[in-house]
Amino acid sequence: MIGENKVLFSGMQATGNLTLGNYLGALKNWVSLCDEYLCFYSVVDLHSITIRQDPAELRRRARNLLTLYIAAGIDPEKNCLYYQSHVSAHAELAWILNCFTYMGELNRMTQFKDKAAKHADNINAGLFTYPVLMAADILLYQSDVVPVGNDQLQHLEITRDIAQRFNAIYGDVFTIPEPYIGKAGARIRSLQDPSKKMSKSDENPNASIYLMDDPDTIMRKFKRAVTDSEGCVRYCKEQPGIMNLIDIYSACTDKSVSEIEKEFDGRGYGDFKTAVGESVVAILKPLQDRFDDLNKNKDHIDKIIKENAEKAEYYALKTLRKVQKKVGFPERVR
Ligand code: ATP
Ligand code: LTN
Repeated sequence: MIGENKVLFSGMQATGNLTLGNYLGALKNWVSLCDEYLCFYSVVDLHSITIRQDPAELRRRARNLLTLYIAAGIDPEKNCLYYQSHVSAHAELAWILNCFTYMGELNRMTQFKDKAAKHADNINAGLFTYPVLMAADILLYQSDVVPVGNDQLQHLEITRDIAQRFNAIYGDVFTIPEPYIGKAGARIRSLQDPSKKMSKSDENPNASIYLMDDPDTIMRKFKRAVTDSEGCVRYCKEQPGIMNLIDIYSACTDKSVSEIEKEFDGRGYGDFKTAVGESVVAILKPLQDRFDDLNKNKDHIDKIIKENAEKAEYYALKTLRKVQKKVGFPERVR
């Protein structure tokens, strides 16, 4: 809690161009939570360098991501949108929490195993302690809730364990965060292989709709999307490709699955794919226009970045100073 407000924390990495999956599964919901919580949404660039990055690309993508947060409708006056690297308390708290986290716990993290297998030439210590930095992100702001996908639940669990361990020794220092389980947002799947999720690091550009894709590209990608052989628009396990397209259409139009099945009863895949493409263009075009408008005023974004980093730092330092005192660091004289 901060004052009267419940606190929500979440973050995204700028490690690729955001996809429709990131928007429908995360960003869109983040916007709707702003009325209910004081929200901290970070561009978690410290996490990004656990995988090797091109510096200029990382900087460009991080800026685009922060601008997208605003373009999506998160008000930077009422919430806090900032780069993790601008608030050094994240790294400082992470160090302290490292000393309260066991190797055995980190060894059980499935994301580490997946990423280590994927990047066998660069299994660095940062990749291993990634969840501790994430715990620091969340605990610094005394967060009550954290909206995360299933893939991050294990990290939230370890965050709770670390916080409880610390509190058991030093008293109530950290709020114990809960996962925020919103209305089940569908997991959007790859357009080329519906057994995989749509992901910004997919090497095949036809597998994902990027938030900045122009309408022609979007329509083309949906036309090429892998479908099934039944030939009818029906939501069933035997048709994973069509299920995915129905999920996307439903998320973009707010129509229910049965409404959609009725709408396309007796019509082929072609008509349906066109409708799905158009519904996605209708959602993304206004987002892209706002993004372009925001980018016309560099000074305005710079001001938001500065003010929001200061706001984040103010709250982060309150927690960090308390923690430093608890573990026995000398009193600060400056
Ligand atoms: P990467 O390919 O770099 O692992 P990603 O596209 O899988 O990235 P993350 O950075 O892991 O995305 O996740 C950012 C947010 O978007 C998370 O909240 C995650 O749950 C959500 N998200 C990612 N992919 C999807 C998807 N396909 N469907 C729904 N939500 C998603
Ligand atoms: N690991 C998350 C990003 C992330 C995060 C966080 C999410 C970093 N710190 C704190 C929620 C709370 C991811 O890759 N999606």
